[in-house]
Amino acid sequence: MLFQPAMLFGGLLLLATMTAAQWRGQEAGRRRQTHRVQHGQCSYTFVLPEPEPCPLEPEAFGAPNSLQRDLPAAGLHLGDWQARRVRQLEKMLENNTQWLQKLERSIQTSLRSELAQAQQHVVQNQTATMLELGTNLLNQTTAKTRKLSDVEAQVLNQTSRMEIQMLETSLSTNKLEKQLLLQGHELNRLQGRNSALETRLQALETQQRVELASLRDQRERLRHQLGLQSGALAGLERSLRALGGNASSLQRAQRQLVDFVQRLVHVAAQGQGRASGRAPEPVFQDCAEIQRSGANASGVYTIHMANMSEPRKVFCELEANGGGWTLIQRREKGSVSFQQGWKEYKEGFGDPAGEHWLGNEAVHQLTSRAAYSLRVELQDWEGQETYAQYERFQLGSEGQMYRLSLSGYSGSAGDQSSLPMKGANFSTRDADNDECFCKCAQMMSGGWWFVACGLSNLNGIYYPSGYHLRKLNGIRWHYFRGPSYSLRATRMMVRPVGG
Ligand SMILES: *[C@@H]1O[C@H](CO)[C@@H](O)[C@H](O)[C@H]1NC(C)=O
Ligand SMILES: *[C@@H]1O[C@H](CO)[C@@H](O)[C@H](O)[C@H]1NC(C)=O
Ligand SMILES: *[C@@H]1O[C@H](CO)[C@@H](O)[C@H](O)[C@H]1NC(C)=O
Ligand SMILES: *[C@@H]1O[C@H](CO)[C@@H](O)[C@H](O)[C@H]1NC(C)=O
Ligand SMILES: *[C@@H]1O[C@H](CO)[C@@H](O)[C@H](O)[C@H]1NC(C)=O
Ligand SMILES: *[C@@H]1O[C@H](CO)[C@@H](O)[C@H](O)[C@H]1NC(C)=O
Ligand SMILES: *[C@@H]1O[C@H](CO)[C@@H](O)[C@H](O)[C@H]1NC(C)=O
Ligand SMILES: *[C@@H]1O[C@H](CO)[C@@H](O)[C@H](O)[C@H]1NC(C)=O
Ligand SMILES: [Ca+2]
Repeated sequence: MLFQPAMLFGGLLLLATMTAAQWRGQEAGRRRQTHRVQHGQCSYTFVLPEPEPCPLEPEAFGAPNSLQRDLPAAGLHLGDWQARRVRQLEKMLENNTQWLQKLERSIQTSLRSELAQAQQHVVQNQTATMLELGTNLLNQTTAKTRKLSDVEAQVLNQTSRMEIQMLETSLSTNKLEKQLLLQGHELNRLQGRNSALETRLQALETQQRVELASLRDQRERLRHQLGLQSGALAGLERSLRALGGNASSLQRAQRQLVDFVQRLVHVAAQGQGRASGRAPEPVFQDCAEIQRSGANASGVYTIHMANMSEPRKVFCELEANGGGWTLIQRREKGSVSFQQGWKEYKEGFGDPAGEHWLGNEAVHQLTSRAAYSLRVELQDWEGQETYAQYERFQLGSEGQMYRLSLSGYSGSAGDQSSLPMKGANFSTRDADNDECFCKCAQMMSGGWWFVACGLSNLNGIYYPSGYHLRKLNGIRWHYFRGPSYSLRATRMMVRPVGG
């Protein structure tokens, strides 16, 4: 941009010099046809055509050539005119060159000032930016140096601290070394004492060993004596047991004697009764016989069952449902545990006046003597009472696992029987006679005629009110209150058929 005017100026200068050179060349063209122009370092060679001689009117230079050609010219004046014209042209050229030079000068001066101004501007701008950069750099360097000095100070601080610590640690290590030395001395002393103690210990050990050996001897002697004494004790025990057996057999004999005496008394009384007219006191086989004898109040009576050596106390229901019922089971408040074994269920347990199980053996004897029917009475926690009755009921012997035999179901405790009509063997926790791979008596508790495991168990665990729901091992009668309802009260009773 800045150099455009300079180029323009250069171009103008070249044009001017060229025109000037052309003219000069034309003038000299008469002698030679090429012309050379020097401009700066460059030189230009122009080849010009030979100018045609044309006659010109000497007065009118500006007149057209046609006119000049048409006019007759005087050959004598032609060379002078040409010379004049050349001079004129040269003057014009000079004027032009002068003017151009003037122009060049003025342009050069103006350009120079502008350039100087621009350069100054640029320089100023650059210096300013440089200054700015420099200050920035200075600022940065000062900041960095400040930071560096800070870091240095910190490092120095830390190193000094570390030196202090080192000093301290060296001091403490010195102290520790001293202590270690002291301890080493003490250890040495202790070791000396230890060795003395060890020798003493060894002496003691040998003494103890000797004593132990003597003690062992004594112990063995004692053991021998003990063996002898235990043998004597066993002999004593055996003789004691024999004595006990003798005592029980004696008791039995005594009871038999008492029975015999009673019967004798009875017979004597009968004899006396016959003599005096009083009624004889009968021996009853069951509650039906007691009822037939005239008793009409329910309660505990004594019966003499066939094939049973001892009399049994039983509860007789003599009022409800025709009376004559001998109770074989009662639950009413959970005071007696029914979680018993085979032997207990065989012989019976509990109190006939309250909760009890009469005993499988007694029921077997009773129901084998004659045809019996069974009545089951049930009560739930809502006060509902119901019953199940079986026309025929019989219990097998112990060898038959007290097998249940039933027929002729009727009653209000469901349309179907909850006891197995096809029969079942009796199971307790220690006698698994059910039809299950499991042990029903252990799962359901008590002793019962479990099948697998069946729809009832009146000998289950007694659950009080509020705990009686969702109990599989409670007192169950499926067709009355479902499979997991534990009942409040039950009674099982037997009576001879037809009587
Ligand atoms: C040179 O040119 C100036 C103006 O351009 C003019 O006044 C002057 O007469 C001219 N001189 C000659 C000798 O032509
Ligand atoms: C200096 O130059 C910068 C660019 O390099 C330009 O932006 C700025 O305007 C200039 N300052 C002056 C005062 O000329
Ligand atoms: C140099 O830094 C200081 C603060 O650190 C600031 O106030 C000042 O303007 C800075 N100067 C320049 C030229 O950046
Ligand atoms: C080391 O720096 C802490 C703060 O960081 C200062 O309290 C302490 O006096 C300094 N110590 C020395 C020796 O400069
Ligand atoms: C009972 O005692 C007599 C001696 O009084 C004895 O001979 C007999 O062996 C005893 N009986 C039993 C079963 O031990
Ligand atoms: C029970 O028998 C007694 C006599 O032993 C009699 O007085 C009473 O009325 C009888 N009661 C009933 C309910 O039959
Ligand atoms: C009772 O004993 C008699 C003989 O003493 C016997 O024939 C009978 O089978 C026994 N009855 C029962 C039920 O055991
Ligand atoms: C019941 O017991 C009898 C006699 O031991 C036996 O023959 C029978 O197979 C038993 N029944 C079941 C179902 O276990
Ligand atoms: Ca089983």
